[in-house]
Amino acid sequence: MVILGAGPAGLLLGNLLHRNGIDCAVLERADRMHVQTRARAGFLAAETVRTLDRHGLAEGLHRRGRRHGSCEFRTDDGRFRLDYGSLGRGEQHTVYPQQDLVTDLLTQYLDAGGRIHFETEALAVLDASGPRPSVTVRGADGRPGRWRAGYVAGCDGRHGATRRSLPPGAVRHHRDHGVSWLGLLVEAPPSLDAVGYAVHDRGFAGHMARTPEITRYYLQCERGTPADAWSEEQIWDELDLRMRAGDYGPLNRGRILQRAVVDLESDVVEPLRHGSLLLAGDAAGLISPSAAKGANLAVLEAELLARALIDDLAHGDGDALSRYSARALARIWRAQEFSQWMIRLLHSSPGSDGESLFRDSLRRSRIESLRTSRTHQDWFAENYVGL
Ligand code: RFL
Repeated sequence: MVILGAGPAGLLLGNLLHRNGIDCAVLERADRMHVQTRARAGFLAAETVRTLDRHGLAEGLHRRGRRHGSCEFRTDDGRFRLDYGSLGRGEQHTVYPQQDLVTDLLTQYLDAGGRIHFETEALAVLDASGPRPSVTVRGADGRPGRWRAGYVAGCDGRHGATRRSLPPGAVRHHRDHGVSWLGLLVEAPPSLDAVGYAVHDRGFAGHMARTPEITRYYLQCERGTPADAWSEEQIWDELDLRMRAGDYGPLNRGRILQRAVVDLESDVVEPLRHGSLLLAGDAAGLISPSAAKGANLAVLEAELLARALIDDLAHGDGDALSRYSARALARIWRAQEFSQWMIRLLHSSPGSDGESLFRDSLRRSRIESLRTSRTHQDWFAENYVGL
């Protein structure tokens, strides 16, 4: 078994297969330091924590992660809080930086004797429709190589070799939401004890805690804006304005450690099984960061895939892998639907034409319903923390 990619999906899959006696090797393009320090997600759903708990892989996040169950919406009409941790199913997030989760999974995998090859880039998956697929690679020494296996798990994200090697029968459903965010990682304590969602005529602004010292902010920007278009001063002024710091208190300013522009897009590959090639994580489907679902889906799919592979390889259940595809896709589409709903909730329509005004009125009505309807709040909480 060859696993492409050492993100949350590939590393959880590697851990689960290895401890069930299934011979596997992880091939990872980047070096170990890069993998362990890549800051991305931070909000882990209750189901994600339960999954990691089931396999004894949650010790780090219980020790260093922090429970979180509140978000605050700020609009022209005022602000309100939703304590989603006591709504819906009463579930909370655990805030734990993705790079720490990846480090935990990697350490446990290596300590248990798992095999991983860093700086080994998969170039293509060949003969995926047959029983003996192979992966062509460029190794750490720059030399070409080839890995053969019974199955290949494509966990190498959106730009990996898996996506390039899909057979013609694969369908990729794609949606460009037409919105871009400047994502910022800031060396400053969180400015409020809640996730902050600010809807403003100038665009969306978001606030999410990562650690007591590090905070993530998002600023909606024009499509095509270079990440370095704004000075730090301009960024803070814009965040102050959209988060309405004048009314609700100042933001804790600090050094901007990282900035990147993200175009909000979604896609889903169907099915997730193509003969001996199996997809999980971002390789299976990309989800916009609007509802913080990507890393959670990666963990969920990796566990489903591990179970299916164990049923297939250890128990001879020939249908298990096809069932994996159907089960994982049902969860993926649920998350996509909620993520799309969040996008519509958070972004005002820029134009003054009839269509924009209509959409903006719908958005205001949706926020008002969220502010006042307990039923709507329960639905939100269930989908926001759940998978
Ligand atoms: P990853 O984590 O991208 O890992 C894929 C790995 O594959 C390697 N790779 C290759 N290896 C070998 N050969 C090749 N040809 C290869 N090509 C790539 C890469 O080096 C990498 O190590 O995918 P995985 O495991 O599917 O996990 C997905 C998550 O990382 C992703 O969905 C989340 O980070 C998305 N996301 C968020 N998700 C959440 O659940 N909550 C959040 O708050 C959240 N915030 C975010 C995010 C993503 C962001 N980015 C990437 C735009 C915030 C940001 C800024």
